[in-house]
Amino acid sequence: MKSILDNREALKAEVEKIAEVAGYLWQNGWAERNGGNITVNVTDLIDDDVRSLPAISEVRQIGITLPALKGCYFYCKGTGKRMRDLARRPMQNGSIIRILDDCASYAIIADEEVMPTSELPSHLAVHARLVENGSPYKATVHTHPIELVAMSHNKRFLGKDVLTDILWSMIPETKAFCPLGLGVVPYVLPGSNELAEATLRELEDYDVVLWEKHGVFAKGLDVMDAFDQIDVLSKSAKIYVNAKAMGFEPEGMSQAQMKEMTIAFNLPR
Ligand code: 2HA
Ligand code: ZN
Repeated sequence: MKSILDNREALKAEVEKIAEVAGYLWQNGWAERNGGNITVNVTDLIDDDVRSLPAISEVRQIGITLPALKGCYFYCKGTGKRMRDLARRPMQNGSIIRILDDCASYAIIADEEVMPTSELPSHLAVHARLVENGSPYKATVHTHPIELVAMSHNKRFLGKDVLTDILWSMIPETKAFCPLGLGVVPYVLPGSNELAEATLRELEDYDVVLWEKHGVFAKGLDVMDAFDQIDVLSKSAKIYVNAKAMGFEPEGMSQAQMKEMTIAFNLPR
């Protein structure tokens, strides 16, 4: 079957990376059923031929107006689609959409009429903010990492940077590779505007935010970068959980050892 990815190496490589990450989400047990979402701004990889492609869907409303995204293109996971299926067939379980000139609607352009995720407005709102800020970040990922979600069930961990400090102290890499730490959004209804707004606010300060009793939302340079940051934080959470399962509270690196990391790796704090 013909695909928009044929003879478009850069776009193809990007979609293959999305499929690879979708496979990791599933393998990690973070993406039961249709859980999780991936949205990637692929505008830079779109050529004039693609720009002139006709829409293959009706015009659909986003639900919000996002002037920063005029004429942008996104790969979006399909609504109700499974990450494990997307891993094998990304263009049958997701699609490429074009944001139309009114900045309030979109149309699917390839490969099939796969309706984007129900969380499209919140993902696009984050992308619009990134574009407005001149950010090089192109990808957003939402998933359900087991240990991080488990930790979010304890109010003790939900104060500002409480979890960040615990996770950073489990293994030096976490502070080095997730130097902004983990933001927290108190529980609100999935898919709600409140969740989108709270997420936008936390993403001003963090690359990864934890949605209480639900999952994480990450932004990254590309989908692999967003995944890596979640993976690093999740690794720390696993170490914490393993120590607790062995019957003790893990000591954690000391404040002095963490400070030493900040200086040695030139970290923001
Ligand atoms: O899209 O995980 O929270 C499926 C979800 C929404
Ligand atoms: Zn979710």
